Amino acid sequence: MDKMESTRDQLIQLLAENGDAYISGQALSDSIGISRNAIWKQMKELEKDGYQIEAKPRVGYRITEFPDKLSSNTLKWGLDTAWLGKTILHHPTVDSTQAIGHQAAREGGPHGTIIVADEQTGGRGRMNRSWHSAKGKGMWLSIILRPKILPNHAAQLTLLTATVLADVLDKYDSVKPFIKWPNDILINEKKAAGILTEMQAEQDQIQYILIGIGLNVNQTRDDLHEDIQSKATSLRIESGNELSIKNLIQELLIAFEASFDKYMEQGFLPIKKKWESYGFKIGEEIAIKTFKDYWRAPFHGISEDGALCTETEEGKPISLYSAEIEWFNDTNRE
Ligand code: BTX
Repeated sequence: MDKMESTRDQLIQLLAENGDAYISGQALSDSIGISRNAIWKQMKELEKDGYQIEAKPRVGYRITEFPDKLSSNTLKWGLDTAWLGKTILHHPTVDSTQAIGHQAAREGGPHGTIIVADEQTGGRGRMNRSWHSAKGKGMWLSIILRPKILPNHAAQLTLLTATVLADVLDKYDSVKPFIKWPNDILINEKKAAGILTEMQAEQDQIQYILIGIGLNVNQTRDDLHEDIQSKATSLRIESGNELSIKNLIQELLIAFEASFDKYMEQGFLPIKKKWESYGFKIGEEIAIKTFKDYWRAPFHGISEDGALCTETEEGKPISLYSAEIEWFNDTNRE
């Protein structure tokens, strides 16, 4: 960080911490160690960047509006959470927010740390697939969690994340989200979001879980990579509107925190019910693909621990923890 940037960041942080109250030029000058004239010049720079600043003679300054671009400061402004997003690491471009997240977690990054990027050059899906993450077009973020749950319950947090995303999207007009087991968010049968959960654990103790969320927001159909054009969508394509990624992230974090806290208090049952309310093709026949088999069977829902409840080819009930599901005339086959 060069000197200009660090002064500027300190300034934004001091103003942001002060909320709606004014802070005097003298107090800012004392805390940061630059002249009042230099503070005034910095304010003009911030205004050029889209910050709206109110200056009241003899009282001081306050920020009345943050610009829509992503940064640790803009995301924290107005973020009404107790523990989620207290540390936000924002990068304009990264290989993968998951890679940064693993590093941050290994270095002790606390429960609730967020890593967010404008662009990923090596965004990852499950099973070494890639995730297209174009600059400024979507929500590309990872959450570090250190939950006191058993490692074999970690998959429940993926299902929880899918319900949180569905809840956030459901509030937008003309967007009807469904969850494809276990964790794709579909709108009009096309993939709008994916979730990748990775974990570092010992036998009975989780060191950390890293939940990666990719949500397509402002892509037009032409913006989508040709590999996925027929099977992916974005909120803009579906709703006709460009949306604020900053607002979406804040909505997601607020909803995630509430849902996670409820899960820790009440267990998985409320999440299971919510998941099933969004579940795609529940009660219908689906095609199931496992490591070695492919067959058709009815989709009954998910079990208490998040497994797919279906039947064998012979009609015997089974629960599957790892499989891919498809439906007929399916455009989503890998
Ligand atoms: P997945 O394995 O279910 O999905 C990957 C597949 O989805 C790809 O093979 C491709 O067919 C398709 N796909 C790729 N990019 C997109 C896209 N932008 N929209 C729709 N479909 C796409 C899902 O894996 C998990 C994705 C998690 C992404 C987040 S972003 C933040 C974090 N960092 C990171 O590297 N990954 C996660």
